[in-house]
Amino acid sequence: MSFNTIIVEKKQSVGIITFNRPKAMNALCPALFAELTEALDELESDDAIAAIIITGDDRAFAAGADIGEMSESTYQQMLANESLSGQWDRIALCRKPVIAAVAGYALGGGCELAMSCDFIIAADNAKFGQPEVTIGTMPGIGGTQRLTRLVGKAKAMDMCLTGRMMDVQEAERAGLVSRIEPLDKYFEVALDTAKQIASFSRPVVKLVKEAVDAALETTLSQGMKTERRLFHSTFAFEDQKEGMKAFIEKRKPAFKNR
Ligand code: DAK
Repeated sequence: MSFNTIIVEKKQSVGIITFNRPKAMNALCPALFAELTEALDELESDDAIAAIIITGDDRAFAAGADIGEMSESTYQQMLANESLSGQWDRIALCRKPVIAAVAGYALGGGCELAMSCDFIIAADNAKFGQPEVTIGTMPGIGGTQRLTRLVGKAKAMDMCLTGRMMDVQEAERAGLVSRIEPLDKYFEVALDTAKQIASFSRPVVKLVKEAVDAALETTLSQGMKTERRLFHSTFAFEDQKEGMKAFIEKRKPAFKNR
C-alpha cells in the first residue's frame, strides 16, 4: 500500500497507520481522511492482521483538521460533504481492535480520531484539546459527544468552551487515556499491547469489543443483557474449550480463531 499522507506497515499481526504530514503537525486534510479510510478497509479485510495501531510523530498525533484547507469552506460545501461521514467515523466502525498511540498534540479532529479508537496509550508529552471555539467553530466529528462520555460533562464543557488543553496526567486521571508511557517507549508499549491482543482468540476479542462499545450506546440493563448473550456465545467457540483446557493443563492455549 502506498500513500501520501499516511504510512502503513504490518508488523506480524499488527497493522500500523502513521500520520505523515509532519510539517503541518499531521493536520487532517481531506486526502488524509480518504487514505486513512482506504488503509483501514485494507487492514480490516486482511486476515493476517488482528489489531491496528494509529499513531503520529513525537510532536503531534494530529493538530486537528487542516485549517488552511477548511477556512474558506461554505455551509453548502460542508453539508454536501456529509456523504463522506463514513470516512470520519471509519475508525469507530472498525471491527478489529484499534489502539491510538498518541504523543504530542492531539487537538480538534486529532483528539476526536484518538477518541474514536478503542483506547489511547499516550506518551508523557501528550496534550489533548478541542480548541475549535478559539477559531470560531466547534467540534464536528465527535468532540462534544465522545469526550463527554469519556471524561464527563464538567471537563468536556470546560475543554470545549475554553479550548484549553489537558496534559497527559489530567487526561489519564479523567479517563481519556488508558496508560502513560515515556516518550521513547510509548510506541513500543502500544505495539506490545496490540500483539498481546492479537494473540488471543479473534472472535472472542471481537465480542469483547462489541460488549464494551455497547456500554456507551445503551442502558445498563440492556448492556448487561447484551454482555450475557455475547458471553454465552463464546461457549460456541473451540477457542473457549482450548483456553480453559490449557489453563487446567497448565500450558499456553493454542487458539485457532474459531
Ligand atoms: N492546520 C494546518 N496547519 C497546522 C495546524 C492545523 N490544524 N496545526 C499546526 N499547523 C501548522 C502551522 O501552521 C505551522 O506551519 P508553518 O507555519 O510552519 O508552515 C506548523 O504546523 C507548526 O505549527 P506552529 O508553528 O503553530 O507550532 P506551535 O508549536 O507554536 O503550536 C499547536 C502547535 C498545535 C498548538 C498550534 O499549531 C495550533 O494551535 N494548531 C491549531 C490547533 C487547532 O485549532 N486545531 C483544531 C482545528 S479544527 C469535520 C472534520 C474535521 C473536523 C471537524 C469537522 N468534518 C468533515 C465534519 C475538525 C476540526 C478541527 O480540528
